[in-house]
Amino acid sequence: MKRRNFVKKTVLASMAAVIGVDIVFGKTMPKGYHPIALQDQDPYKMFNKDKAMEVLNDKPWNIEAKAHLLDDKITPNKYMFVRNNGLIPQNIDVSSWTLTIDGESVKQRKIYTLDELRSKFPEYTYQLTLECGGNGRSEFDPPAKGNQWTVGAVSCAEWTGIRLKDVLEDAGINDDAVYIGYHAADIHLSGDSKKEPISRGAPMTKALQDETLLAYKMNGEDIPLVHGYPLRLVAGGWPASVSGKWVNRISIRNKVHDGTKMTGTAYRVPCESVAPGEKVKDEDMCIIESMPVKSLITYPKSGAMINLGKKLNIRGHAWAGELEVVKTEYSIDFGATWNECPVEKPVNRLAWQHFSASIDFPKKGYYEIWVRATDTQGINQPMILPGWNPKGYLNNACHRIAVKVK
Ligand SMILES: Nc1nc2c(c(=O)[nH]1)N[C@H]1C(S)=C(S)[C@@H](COP(=O)(O)O)O[C@H]1N2
Ligand SMILES: [Mo]
Repeated sequence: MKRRNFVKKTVLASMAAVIGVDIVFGKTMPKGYHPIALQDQDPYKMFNKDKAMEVLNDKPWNIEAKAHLLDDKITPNKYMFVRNNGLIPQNIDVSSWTLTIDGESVKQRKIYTLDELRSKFPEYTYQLTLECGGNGRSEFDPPAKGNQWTVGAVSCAEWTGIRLKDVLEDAGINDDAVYIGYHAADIHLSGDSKKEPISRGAPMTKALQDETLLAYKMNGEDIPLVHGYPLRLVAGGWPASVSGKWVNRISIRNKVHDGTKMTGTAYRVPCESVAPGEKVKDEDMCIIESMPVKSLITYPKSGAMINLGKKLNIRGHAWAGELEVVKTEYSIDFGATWNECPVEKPVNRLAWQHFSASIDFPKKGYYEIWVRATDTQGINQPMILPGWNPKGYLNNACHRIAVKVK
């Protein structure tokens, strides 16, 4: 009889580490066997993401969409990108979850349960655009370290919750308040409970906007765990890193919040433009606030083919941080000439807008369709890469797709 091959001790140990407990009869587990508990570690299953999403990193989980997956007007969970700086909190007990409002500039430190928040303050629903500050990083040269996002680290879901301003006003804000900073339940990659993976914030003006929510629902349902269940700060139009997931404390600060990833090169860009590759001193870096004007062609998928004489219908979304998009245009000649195409008004402030066009091609051959949006201040997207910066933030270059006419 052939001897059975068993799993190596070291492999067993690493499996046990992922599962979280000892595998009792591990010694008799056949080589090459994949325990059921590990199959559950499939990110697509764990987070209910579409198989076409791209996993960029697994520790922490970072997953991005592709342009054509973002075709919906309201982004469903399955196409929503995931950006984690640490480990997802486990075993969340909503009945004991609390939100603390504290800080140097709070009148009175206050603690609310989720039930209190939901019953005490009026509920609002908004569609809010969340784009990672590093979306588009993969195009920078010299390359910037970090997740190599292409175009898919952006979403616009429908968020339901209460206004942060209602809660802050209930606790009481002192006159010297400058900034808010969030604290959350996720775990630092080192496992050190004294360290926070991320703790960012925003100036009081942003914190007190009507659309800045403490959300408990996304697209009409409980927020999925990976997107911040049970309570999330949502500050549309700003780098999505301001929108703290799993929030359990918000501090009203009398100075610019100095939490993890507020300083150094994190979510900051040179205040004045610099040459590619140049070293920039900390004091010459500025915090990213409103995101720049941008657009995305979500239909058709790049590489589409069409017969000569047929019109190609394209569509997509455009957004402009705190501002609105007032114009969208497309080009089929690498930006030499532009044709205006209709763009809808946003359903509410900070929601992305939708454009469409019907395009004629003069003859058979290869084309690229480029789209650019213009905001209320008359600023439009650059055709190629905008200013280089050490961490590769704010790439709002025109999105481009390839089309062949047969
Ligand atoms: N607590 C917590 N909040 C967080 C993060 C995080 O790692 N921990 N990542 C931030 C960053 S950098 C981004 S881009 C968005 C991503 O949100 P999403 O994963 O729901 O798409 O969440 C932000 N909020
Ligand atoms: Mo981000």
